[in-house]
Amino acid sequence: MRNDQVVEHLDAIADLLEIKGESPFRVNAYRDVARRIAHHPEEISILAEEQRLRSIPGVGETLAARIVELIQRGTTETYEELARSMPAGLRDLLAVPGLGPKRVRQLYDQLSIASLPDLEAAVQAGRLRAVPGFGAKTEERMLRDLARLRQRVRRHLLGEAWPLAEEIAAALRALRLAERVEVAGSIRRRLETIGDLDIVIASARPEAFAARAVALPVVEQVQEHGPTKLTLLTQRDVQLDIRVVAPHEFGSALLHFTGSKQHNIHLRAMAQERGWKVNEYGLFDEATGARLAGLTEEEMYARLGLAWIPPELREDAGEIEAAAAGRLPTLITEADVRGELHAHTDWSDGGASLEAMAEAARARGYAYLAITDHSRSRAVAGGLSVERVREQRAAIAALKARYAPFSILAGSEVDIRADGTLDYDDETLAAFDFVVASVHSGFAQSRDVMTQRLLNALAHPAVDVLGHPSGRLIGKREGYELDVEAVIAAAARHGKALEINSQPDRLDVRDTVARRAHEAGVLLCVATDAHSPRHYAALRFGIGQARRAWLPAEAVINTWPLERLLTWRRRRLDVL
Ligand code: DGT
Ligand code: CA
Ligand code: CA
Ligand code: ZN
Repeated sequence: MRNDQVVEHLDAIADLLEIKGESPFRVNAYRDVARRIAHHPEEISILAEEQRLRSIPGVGETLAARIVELIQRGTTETYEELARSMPAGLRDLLAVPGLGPKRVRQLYDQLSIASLPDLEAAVQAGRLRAVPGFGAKTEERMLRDLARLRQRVRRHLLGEAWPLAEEIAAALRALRLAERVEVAGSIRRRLETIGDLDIVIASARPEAFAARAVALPVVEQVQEHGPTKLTLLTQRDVQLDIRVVAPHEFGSALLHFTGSKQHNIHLRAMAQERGWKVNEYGLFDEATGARLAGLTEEEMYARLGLAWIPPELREDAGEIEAAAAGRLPTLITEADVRGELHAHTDWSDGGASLEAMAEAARARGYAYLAITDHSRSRAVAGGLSVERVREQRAAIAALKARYAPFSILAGSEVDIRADGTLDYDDETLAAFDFVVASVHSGFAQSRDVMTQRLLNALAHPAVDVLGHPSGRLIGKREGYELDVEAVIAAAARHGKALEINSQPDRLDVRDTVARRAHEAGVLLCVATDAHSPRHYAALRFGIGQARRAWLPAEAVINTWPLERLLTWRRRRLDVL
């Protein structure tokens, strides 16, 4: 069992306890431990095996036993009992912004609302405004939120779907009945959310392959079982389409099922102009039926007069024209990244020590790491006082010799306060080696106020990067209202970078904004916002978005050598 699954289970228990009206003390015991596990540097299942669960602060004998039970059975008696005591849909209501456990309880008691559909019906009938604290305005906003939530159940985060698809592809390869097995569809294009998984297979023994594939443990249900197409339901209700073609057709099938649909339509039109036909089985002469290409993607594109197009660009957003003109960008890769510029330690809300974070960054082959713990106003996240900032700088300085030539920068993720000022005085700010400025509060501000708040931060000489600029949490929270163009213009004017935060539910700024920013001459920073060494691995999700944004390595500041990075920020700091 993975850590995030343990976290999800403990959070579920906390939610149900809270809806039930149990003591906040009990609720918080689960929440605290869930948060600690989320940021824990080690695998919880290993801690359990080695009977070290009680080394996690807040985990006593009872909770340790529950976690062991959870890892062994996949659930706990505590959870099952709670789940039996109330309608199953009640917890879904917590996903609606503005609905906490108390409110959910109130709606259930007073209006018998026990699920998202119940809530939607009640809002539409105008019944909600009868409950104290709800008005016509809340109803209006709630309808929008409910529409978005309906959308969410149908799509999955890239960060969850991609690893699952890779796991399945590896299992299919291990059958040794296919020459090629590749993940296609929106995952291969690294789209931020995924509708279903698509895997393309080349096999000379398709029947034998299919018979073994449907029997894999990941398969929960077979929905369609044809000679060339399998549609399966896997764990967590994710749908998987497997297409099986002959080896000489693999390139055309991979191209077709990678998409996007719009990209395919454009290619088909190009083929038609030449009297050709393109589909998943190959490229053919319409008149003679002669086969022109199909073995590889490169061959397919070349026949159409195009360079091979990286999957992340295949959205019919100018990539075909660029390929025809020989002007495709050389996209950034994970290997180009030389350092991490947004990371937390146990000095604030991270789960690992400074040393552990540094060791792991160095082990990834990085040349540098900026430690950017939270600033003083973020009390809930252990934000550092000015005094603690000084102590941390000394602690980092003391490590310098031990890690050289690997460098640790003493940085900060400083809050942009509601009034647009930063969370430290200028002297403290000027002493940091690197500064990420982020919004963590006051999300409800108007578009003008929020935009001005970000512009103020960008104008401050000490700020290097605007962290997760839109504030969105995919599927959970829209970003705040914001004039994106004004933010891009200000970043360009002040020579600041915008972050592409790699956390799967953030991916912020998103691909399209990053592309516009780059076109406007703005630099980007692909960061993981790691709260534990395990989180560094999220880099590939951010790199996927950077590639979708057409970014070459040089547009991303953490691909630069340290010297160049420091020169870039020093030029600005002379002002302070
Ligand atoms: P998703 O699953 O919604 O995240 O997005 P995709 O792109 O994975 O879409 P999906 O799974 O429906 O289909 C996989 C690919 O198959 C898609 O990207 C392009 C191709 N495809 C599907 N339907 C059509 C179609 O009607 N016309 C063309 N030209 N291609 C299609
Ligand atoms: Ca798909
Ligand atoms: Ca599909
Ligand atoms: Zn952060």
